[in-house]
Amino acid sequence: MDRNSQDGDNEFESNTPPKGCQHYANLSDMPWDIQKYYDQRYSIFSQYDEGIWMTEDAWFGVTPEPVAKKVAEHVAEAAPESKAILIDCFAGVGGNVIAFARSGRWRRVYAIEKDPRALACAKHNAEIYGVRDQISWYEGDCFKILRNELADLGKHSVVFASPPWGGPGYRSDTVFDLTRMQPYTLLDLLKPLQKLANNVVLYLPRTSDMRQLAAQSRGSSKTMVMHYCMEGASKAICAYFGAFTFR
Ligand code: MGP
Repeated sequence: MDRNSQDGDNEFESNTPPKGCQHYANLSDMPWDIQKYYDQRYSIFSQYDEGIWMTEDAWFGVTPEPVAKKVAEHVAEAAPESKAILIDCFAGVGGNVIAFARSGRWRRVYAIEKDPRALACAKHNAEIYGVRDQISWYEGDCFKILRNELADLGKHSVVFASPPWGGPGYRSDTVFDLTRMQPYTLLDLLKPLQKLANNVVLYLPRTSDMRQLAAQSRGSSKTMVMHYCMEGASKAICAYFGAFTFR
């Protein structure tokens, strides 16, 4: 069931992660197949040692903090001033939504996440970064929640989506086919999100097929695509659909 859980949650009363959420204090505690990410823990969350919680999937899907911060700065600067709300459709363990809230640009930030374990991590992590109360939390399918609960906010909102890309295997394709992205293709995402809001930002593989993105530009409007890099290498791109003005 979809659930707005901004009030009354009690998981912050305990620092013990619930089932499916972990804070690994040692490499040897981690499952072997995700151990390679342990070295990246401080670039994922600089406050990792404060007790950041992760799900196992989050280790390869979360947006690293410097990238999330830069994306948040760009969205804040480039969105029309009239947009006062930011909706993050796939909040995961909170990498992006924490950065959006920390930017101070938005009257309210909304976070939607289907996986209750990831949502518990996101709330806990937002607490560590001091922004938990600036975010309204929704558990459930983002498309249903956008349609049934947040539709009225659309005209005031920028909608951000960092969807699953089908796992780390995305790297095996030289050019990533966005029509085959799983579980949501480019159009599965764009159509409902653009129905809700004119300003939509998608966080996608760095190898995404640019022709497929270009084909989605409306009329004469341009779609800005930005690479986000760390240590000289692209981590991912953001595609900005709608009226964004980059200085
Ligand atoms: P990566 O390619 O797995 O890592 O992810 P890296 O360190 O660039 O790989 P390597 O070639 O150096 O070994 C790069 C970035 O993509 C990560 O930091 C995440 O932000 C993002 N990312 C990766 N995956 C698999 C996903 C995903 O499924 N969804 C989303 N939204 N982001 C992802």
